[in-house]
Amino acid sequence: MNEIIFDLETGSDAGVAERLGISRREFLKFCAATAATLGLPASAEAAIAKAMESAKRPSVIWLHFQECTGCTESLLRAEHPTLDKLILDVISLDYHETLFAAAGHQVEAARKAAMKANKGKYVLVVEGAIPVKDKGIYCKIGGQTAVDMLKECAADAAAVIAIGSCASWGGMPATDPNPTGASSVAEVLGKPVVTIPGCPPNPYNFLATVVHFLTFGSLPAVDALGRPLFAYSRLIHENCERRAHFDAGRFAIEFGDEGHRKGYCLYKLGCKGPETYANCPVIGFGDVGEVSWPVGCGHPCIGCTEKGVGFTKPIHALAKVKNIEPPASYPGISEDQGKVSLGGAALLAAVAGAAAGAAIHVAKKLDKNDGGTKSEGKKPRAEP
Ligand code: FSX
Ligand code: SF4
Ligand code: F3S
Repeated sequence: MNEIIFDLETGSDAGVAERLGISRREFLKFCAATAATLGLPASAEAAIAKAMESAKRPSVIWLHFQECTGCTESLLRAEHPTLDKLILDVISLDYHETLFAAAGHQVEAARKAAMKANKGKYVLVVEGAIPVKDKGIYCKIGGQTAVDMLKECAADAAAVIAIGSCASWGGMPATDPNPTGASSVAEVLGKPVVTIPGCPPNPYNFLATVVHFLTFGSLPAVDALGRPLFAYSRLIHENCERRAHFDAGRFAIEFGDEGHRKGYCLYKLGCKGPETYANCPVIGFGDVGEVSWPVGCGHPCIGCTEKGVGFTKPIHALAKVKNIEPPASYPGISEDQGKVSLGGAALLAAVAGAAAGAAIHVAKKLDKNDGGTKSEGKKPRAEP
């Protein structure tokens, strides 16, 4: 990565913060937290700030197919920044059926105009599975099948992101017996795409992916299933706050029993954390606190991010324990002492035991950029 010189104190992004309706301090915290979430070095904080102040926002075409719109709903609840601010300042959302006030021919014309004006440069985001059975007749928009619309929009896109489990691998619409032939974006296009699975996916994983594209002109490193490594390289089981109970053999056996009320491990209620890769325990949902994720709220993980687990295995069937990695909260072999910068929060998170993706939590709690530290921590796996 080339070094990008940008003065965080006096940089010209003040206007961006103003337009976002947040303080300059909050804007820089967002940039730092995003850099940390992506597991990037401190210098990336400045690069992100600079990219976000750029006048040219990438055109985004957002398609909806077979789904519940939970992906969009989840994004609407992101707070750093909120989606309306994101739309206005970070991307140019040129087509989105749920959020557009207009309808019918007007929006279809807007989509085609945006695709023509930004040929080869726009980002295509796809939400929902694509039914391929019976020539795709089970999902049509403006008289066009989802299959045809996806192929048309993907042809000239600079990048394709499948958001949610439906678009990533079929998700709920593809549940057996899959009467409509619901398929993933990659299956229909016949080539791999970046996937952000989850039902719904965590909005920060999507935001961080988009900001990465905005800043570096490329999408982040992914695993064999197209999932960004910064978010999907570790099992939920490795970061779960109930993990000590699992290791000690303390389990909830029934909902509402003593073990359940005491916060014991949910493995025997069918928790799929031991075979599901995602950063849910460390990143949380809805910006309402650290236990705001399924297991934190007392429900077993159903493996919604994981093909072959979510919507495939019975919810209360026992999970296959994929590995016997110690929990990420166990200390590393050697750790350096020192102050921590916001940009270095990814390293701190790793040392503190959280996996890649945990850093955003750490960064949210830090409000001062005061020097750095070098530490050894667990790195994301190349792929699960
Ligand atoms: Fe719903 Fe999205 Fe689930 Fe699917 O999220 S939350 S059914 S992954 O495509 O709208
Ligand atoms: Fe947490 Fe589920 Fe693992 Fe238990 S089985 S420690 S509840 S992820
Ligand atoms: Fe889904 Fe499990 Fe996370 S159900 S939201 S992968 S905790």
